[in-house]
Amino acid sequence: MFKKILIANRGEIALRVIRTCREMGIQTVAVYSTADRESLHVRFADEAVCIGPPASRQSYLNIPNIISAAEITNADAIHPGYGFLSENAEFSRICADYGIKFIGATAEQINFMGDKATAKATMRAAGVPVIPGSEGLLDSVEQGKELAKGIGYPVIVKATAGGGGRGMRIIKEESEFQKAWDDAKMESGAAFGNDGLYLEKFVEEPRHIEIQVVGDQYGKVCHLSERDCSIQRRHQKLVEETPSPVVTPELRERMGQAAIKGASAINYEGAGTIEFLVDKYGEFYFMEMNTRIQVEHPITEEVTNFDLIKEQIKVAAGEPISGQNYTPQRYAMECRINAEDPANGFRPSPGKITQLHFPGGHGVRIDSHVYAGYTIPPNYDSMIAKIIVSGQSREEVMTRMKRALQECVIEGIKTTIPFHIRLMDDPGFKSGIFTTKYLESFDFGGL
Ligand code: MV4
Repeated sequence: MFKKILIANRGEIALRVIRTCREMGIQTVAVYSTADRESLHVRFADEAVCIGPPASRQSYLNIPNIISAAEITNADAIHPGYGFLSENAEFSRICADYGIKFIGATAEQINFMGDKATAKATMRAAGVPVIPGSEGLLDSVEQGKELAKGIGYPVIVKATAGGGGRGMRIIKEESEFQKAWDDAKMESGAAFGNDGLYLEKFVEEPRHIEIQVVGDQYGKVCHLSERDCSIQRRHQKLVEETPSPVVTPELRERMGQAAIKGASAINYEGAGTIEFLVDKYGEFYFMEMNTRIQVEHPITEEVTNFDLIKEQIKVAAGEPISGQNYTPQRYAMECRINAEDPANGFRPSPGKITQLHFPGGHGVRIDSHVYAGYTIPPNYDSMIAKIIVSGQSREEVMTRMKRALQECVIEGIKTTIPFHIRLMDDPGFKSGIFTTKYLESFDFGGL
């Protein structure tokens, strides 16, 4: 087992990793920017190293500084959390070159899954259902139009280097094809330095449902059931829940086996997520694979009793997994509390938290790095806490979540709490029948 792990991240996920390390008897090293001197991850870790100024590029994305911090503290592994360097192939490769275990995917796997057209082809070859479309990249507008004729409009062109909704355009009829092509090419070339595009049938009003998998170094992969992440706004998830209201035991089995096939095809080791779109007929299609721990991992922990960070560390250290798949017996839901004003287009609201009281009680878990008197810097993402609630039924979980949200006091800044309270009373949300478009017609007025 590792003796010392450096956590190349900040905020709640850095704390989350430190907590598990402490329980496992592993020493921890925090790294921090000058904007994060007063952060809890710095205080909770055994050692802390300043890695640069506030801008992420110069600190949390600064590979030489992070490797130097690992070298001088003699860390034998690095946990990257999510975001920042967690899916950076070069960083994974450099860690390997320095003999530091990267607790995440290999450079090869990151590159493979980062190229969406390649990932899709690999999944299709492995027998995972994929959305009908081009085989690989499109060569020309003419080829795209020809394919779209066969598939039927609407179609979507996507940047192979994209993800998270960037570099894609929906095309409703052939006359729009050229402009959509030009726009997507321009946008992806500028954003990713790669303007390769592929084409798919556009799935209207889907649900976003992902399967958690864990693989070990001996070729075994298990799944820990699904998370429904359909409540999103501009590709930012706001609420996640498990089990999904629309996933039957039969569908879970099929999606779980598909996820295992996909992860096995790339010899996946560690914790990963296979994202699927589920259409209104209950058909599911591979969308993307995330080779990292995700923000919403705690809801899976609450229903499975697995510590996913512990599993990541164990498989990275070469321990085998039991290989059992999971059938949900409980419900869990997560609300992301962001320092944003939901009444004003979710405008960021950094600043000082003057008063703070987090909820508690049966079935309530808070993952957060903030405290009364803490100043949220404007340099990083705006998530300040996750309220994670578990219970015996979806109804109980929603009732408990509303109670927890009402108990929560965060003063000095605006937060997404008023939005979440309204959502817990919303008939459409309560019905469990909603799609990724649900928040497009949600009334944010007067929050
Ligand atoms: C799609 C789609 C419909 N049809 N692909 C959005 C993020 C990126 N990972 C892929 N995305 C989508 N791909 C086809 N063929 C709809 C989306 C999509 C979406 C997916 C999941 C969650 C929220 C979404 C919001 C808008 C669009």
